[in-house]
Amino acid sequence: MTTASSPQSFDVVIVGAGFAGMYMQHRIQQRGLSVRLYEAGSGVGGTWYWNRYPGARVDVESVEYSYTFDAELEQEWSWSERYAAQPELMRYANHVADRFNLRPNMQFNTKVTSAVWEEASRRWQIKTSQGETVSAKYCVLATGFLSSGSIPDFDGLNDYQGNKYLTSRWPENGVDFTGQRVAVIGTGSSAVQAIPIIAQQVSQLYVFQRTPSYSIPLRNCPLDREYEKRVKAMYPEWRRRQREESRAGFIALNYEPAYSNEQSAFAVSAEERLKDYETRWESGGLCYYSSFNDLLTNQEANETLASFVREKTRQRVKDPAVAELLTSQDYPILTKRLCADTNYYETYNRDNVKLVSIKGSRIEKLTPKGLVVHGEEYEVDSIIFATGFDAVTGAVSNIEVRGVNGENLQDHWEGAPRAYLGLMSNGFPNLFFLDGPCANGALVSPMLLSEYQVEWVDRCLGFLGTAPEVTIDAKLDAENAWMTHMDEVGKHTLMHMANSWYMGANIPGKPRALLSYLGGLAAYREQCRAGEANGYQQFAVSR
Ligand code: N01
Repeated sequence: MTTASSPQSFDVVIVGAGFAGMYMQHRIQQRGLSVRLYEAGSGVGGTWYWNRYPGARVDVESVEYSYTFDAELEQEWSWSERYAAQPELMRYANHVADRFNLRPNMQFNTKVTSAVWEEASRRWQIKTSQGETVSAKYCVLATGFLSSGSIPDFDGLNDYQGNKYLTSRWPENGVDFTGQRVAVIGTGSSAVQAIPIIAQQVSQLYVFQRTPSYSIPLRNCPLDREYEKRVKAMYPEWRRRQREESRAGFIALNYEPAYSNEQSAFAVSAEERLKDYETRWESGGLCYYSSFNDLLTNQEANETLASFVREKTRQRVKDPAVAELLTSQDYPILTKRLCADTNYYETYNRDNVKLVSIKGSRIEKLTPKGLVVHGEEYEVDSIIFATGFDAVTGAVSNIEVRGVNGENLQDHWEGAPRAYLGLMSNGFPNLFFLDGPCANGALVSPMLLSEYQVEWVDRCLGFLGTAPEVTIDAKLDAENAWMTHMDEVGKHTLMHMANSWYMGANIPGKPRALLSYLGGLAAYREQCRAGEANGYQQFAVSR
């Protein structure tokens, strides 16, 4: 299938060269359509391109956190560690870009600034930071759900004269903190990974904690070659189980007995429950997401796990007062993203590390020399902002997107993002989201989710065919029904009990709303399948 394209006119424009955007581009190229992918960074890799802070690594097993669409790729690539670190993930992304000849249709160092639907031509007019305007029949926003890094608007932010670093915009050549006094603000996943490494370099580390995370040991190690062989021998079956049988998209082959525990925490004796928790503790990684099936819906069940993890944490920290601060979580476990660490809590046993709790308080201001908390000034040479992201909607809202009748996407999303199946918003024809709002990016392996969405979009383009003026738009009814379903599923969970990025609650002023679908991967796939199996009846198709 081909359509005529001038250099400034494409069948498809994709925004973002993360794993979702790259695979989308591959499928479009295979389809024989013209495509241009724009990427703000100077290379591929998306979240792994930007998040180069010390200690950044994946917390889903590498053999699962990898593309599933190409059997040869699966067999030829060999991971060095159970959980790959950022540099290796970048090598993988670059390998994929070369292997599938993606670079000729990519343009780096270019942000898309606006995408405006032009009714007369039935095409998107897309402007970039390089001053270009291009036109595209379809636009795919593969901008990622954790890509818009956020530094809070602290008083005196610009007064501080030392070095400032944001974990999600880390300098390409790294930073040497040897001998420095350093402050880390934040104790989410990024901080939990960075703190143990940075603590080894600095003369003094201050960690400013507002809300303690729950963190469990990652148990990273070199990848066992026998394990790799087993995985590679059964990849097709394993991938099927990841997609169809797992709750969150991961299985962990080494895990015995069944990884996904489909019982209530109270369907078993206290001893059996403890055994499940202990086995998972020893296994490492994010396996509690697959433990008892009511941990996210029943507060009492949740507390059995939360108290188990708190007790384990206390055992890792020598000073009981520090342990108390680190375990004073006042929200259910798993309702903020679980962290998986290597020596995070043990780092607080070092003489050069001090935990400063700002719970119920705040960082009063930044000064030229440091920052002030509880009236005390902490003088530091560098401040690291591990303060998270304007998640899910942030990257899209940085682009001016206007649909039918010039409607601004942000107005359509007033209060909360809306997208049928997390794929399309009503009034924005031929515009697709990957790993975006209202899909289940929050609690599902992002690799599997985005692959599934890419293949859905690709099949949809096949269905639409080559007519130049064909359009597809999610019907408002379908979008409303999806939002109702998403809320129904969400309200039976404990998610609303935490101020997490899942709820948009980490960004001051952002409307509090569930941003992701919590129905699990299999349920999401089923809903999407139904959406296309009936001939796209939930969509308005115009030819
Ligand atoms: O961000 P976060 P992150 N004053 O939002 C604190 C993924 N990820 O970059 O909790 C003081 O979790 C904030 O405090 P509080 C993963 O999905 C994965 O660490 O809002 N502190 C919190 O402690 C993760 O969930 C990996 O009270 C302020 C921290 O900053 C997501 O990315 C690795 C503050 C932000 O934590 C985000 O993680 C890294 C303020 N004004 C990230 N504002 C893997 O392992 C914010 N904070 C694969």
